[in-house]
Amino acid sequence: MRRIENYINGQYVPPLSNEYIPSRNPATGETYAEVADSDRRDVVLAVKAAKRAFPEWSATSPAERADYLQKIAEIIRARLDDFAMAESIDNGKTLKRARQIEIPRAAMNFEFFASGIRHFASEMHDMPGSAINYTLRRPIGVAGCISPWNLPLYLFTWKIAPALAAGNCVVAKPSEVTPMTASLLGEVSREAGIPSGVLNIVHGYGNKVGAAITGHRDIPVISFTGGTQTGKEIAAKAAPEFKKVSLELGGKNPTIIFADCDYEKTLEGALQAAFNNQGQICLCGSRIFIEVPLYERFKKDFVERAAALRVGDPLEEDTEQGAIVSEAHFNKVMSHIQLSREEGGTILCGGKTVQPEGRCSKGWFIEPTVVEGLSYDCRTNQEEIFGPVVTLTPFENDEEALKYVNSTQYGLCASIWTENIRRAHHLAERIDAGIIWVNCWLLRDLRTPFGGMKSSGVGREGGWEALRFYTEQKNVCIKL
Ligand code: TXE
Repeated sequence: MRRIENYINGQYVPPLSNEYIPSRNPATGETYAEVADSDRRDVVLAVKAAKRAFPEWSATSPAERADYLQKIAEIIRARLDDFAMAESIDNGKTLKRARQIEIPRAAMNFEFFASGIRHFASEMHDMPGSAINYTLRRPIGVAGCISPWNLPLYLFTWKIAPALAAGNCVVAKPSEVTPMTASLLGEVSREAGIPSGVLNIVHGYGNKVGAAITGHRDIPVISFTGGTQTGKEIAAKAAPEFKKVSLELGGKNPTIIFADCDYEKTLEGALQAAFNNQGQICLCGSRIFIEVPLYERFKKDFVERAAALRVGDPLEEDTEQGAIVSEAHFNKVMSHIQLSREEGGTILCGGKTVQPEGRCSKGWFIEPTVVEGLSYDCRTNQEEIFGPVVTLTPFENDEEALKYVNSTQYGLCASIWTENIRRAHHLAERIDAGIIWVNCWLLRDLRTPFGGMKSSGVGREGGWEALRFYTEQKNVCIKL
């Protein structure tokens, strides 16, 4: 059985507990590896290594660090097939998605911040005739990066790349549910020549390893993506220590469809937003609001397309929906489907588990599920399900749409589908969300601020925002 060990100070080492957690392939239900069940003691070792490496790493030039990051990106690209296969086995996502989107994006994260740090500059504020101010931006120290299971390497590297680029050392923890590609990143980092201790990867449960990272005195900056409840716990722990935190949390995102939309593009866009990665993306559009004149037509076509999505073996080229990440999450999604029935919803398609024939017969699969007939403020329409389950709700006018859209505790993203650009601008202004897409969904420019408002998080990732987050600033004022 393959063992996934910690990567500390440039070496793969077993956890001090010598305990392991089984890693299961959600598409087959089989245990295919075991991952280090680390605890506070392993985090302490990782932080020590990171602190030792910090003076030298933080003194390297941006150009040197950019070269290292570029090398990491090249190695990931060269090993694309290994990484994609590992991600699919670990997570249940389709191999196609891992190969075409997620692993290339992980490489791109390093390329992007390699380029970013070469161009990063600080500000100068001129007081004519009196003084000049300039701002120094320096790496902070040891950064803690904690990531979830839905886009494992993609989100892990989205945190690590800017932290390293800015000159910090890192202690990172991937989700215990999907540790495989994070573990491979240790090999890549070694091959790229990253000095020992600069990047450390500690595996294990959130309440042990994650909590030890957030509670460690020598980790002053924490970047987290995951559930809102976990984000609350991290924020509460970090606040009294005055740590810098960036929290990317859950969403319950609306897809708002007007009768004047470009119909075919909207149908396809709403489908992608609903079911991409089995609905397990924080940006998925799980509440679909449709203007009344278009409601029946959209409902019929959308349900037809959702029901036609091919669910099954993630390794097969024509599979569109892979497995749900774990048994626990599968049970959570199924209980939400049951709740939607109890709340009076009508299941228009899906609602059941899928048992593919052959090697995936014991995997965790759920049919793409579309529900209608629920009020906008019921639990199904307010709580994050994070699975292939969406609701359809008609609306009469812009004001009603806005009331529904802004009714949840979340504020991550929204997508608006209309050919009336004035209306789109007007709504974009009034929707409480950090990211608004008009006539598209998940179209990303890595320079733009990424993150949510309300219970969807604090802070923004991406572009200069990320490099600013991972640096401490100091203003120097010189009297002329
Ligand atoms: O996330 P957790 P889970 C949502 C989704 C899902 C729910 C819970 O609704 O059903 O969150 O998922 C680590 N201190 N999202 O339980 O627990 C944990 O080990 C420090 C939304 O998987 O938040 C993992 O590495 N760390 C989402 C990471 O936090 C802790 C993505 C995320 O796990 C910790 C995933 C603690 N006390 C789930 N407890 C998104 N918004 O992208 C756990 N962790």
